[in-house]
Amino acid sequence: MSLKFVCQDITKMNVDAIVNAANQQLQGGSGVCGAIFKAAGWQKLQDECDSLAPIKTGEAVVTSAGNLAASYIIHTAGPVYQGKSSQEETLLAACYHNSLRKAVERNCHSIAFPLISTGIYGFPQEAAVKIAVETIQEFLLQNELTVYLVFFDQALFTKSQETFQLSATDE
Ligand code: AR6
Repeated sequence: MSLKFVCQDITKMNVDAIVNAANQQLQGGSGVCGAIFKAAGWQKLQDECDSLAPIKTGEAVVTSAGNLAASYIIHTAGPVYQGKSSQEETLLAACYHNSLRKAVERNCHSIAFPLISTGIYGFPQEAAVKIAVETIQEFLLQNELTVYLVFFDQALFTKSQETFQLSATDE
């Protein structure tokens, strides 16, 4: 299994699939979603998304990746954090799990995730990282895939590296 932490702009990742922290309407927005739409080619991606929308929170759908190096963009709608944590934790885990399943269905060997729901949707960041790591590690027990968890905040990246201490073979 292979889970790696990196700190960079996700649109620059050279992987088979990039995950977008989307909304249920699959409308290009701001944050990481805006960066992905801009880099991929906004209108063509929006047209493809419109044909798949709406999705439920926790679901994942696949589009092409336009001008990105990736082959696919996997769009998943994270929960809006409102403090009802167990339900929201389950939905956030579903985002990771369903995106990973879509990647395997498309024969992807590598996938990069942003920290879903931790920006505009307000999920507490350290709790969200823990859910991401646990869900990805569980999936990797049964599946061969290189998974990158992409941080955008250097302090959170450093703290998470210390907290999770991925073993040498995972780095
Ligand atoms: N590369 C990697 N991570 C990034 C980048 C980037 N270029 N830009 C931001 N982040 P957010 P959400 C991090 O708000 O909370 C959109 O409008 C950012 O620091 O993008 O799931 C959608 O359309 C944060 O840690 O997503 C939805 O409407 C993380 O990405 C809504 O926002 C996620 O922040 C989704 O909100």
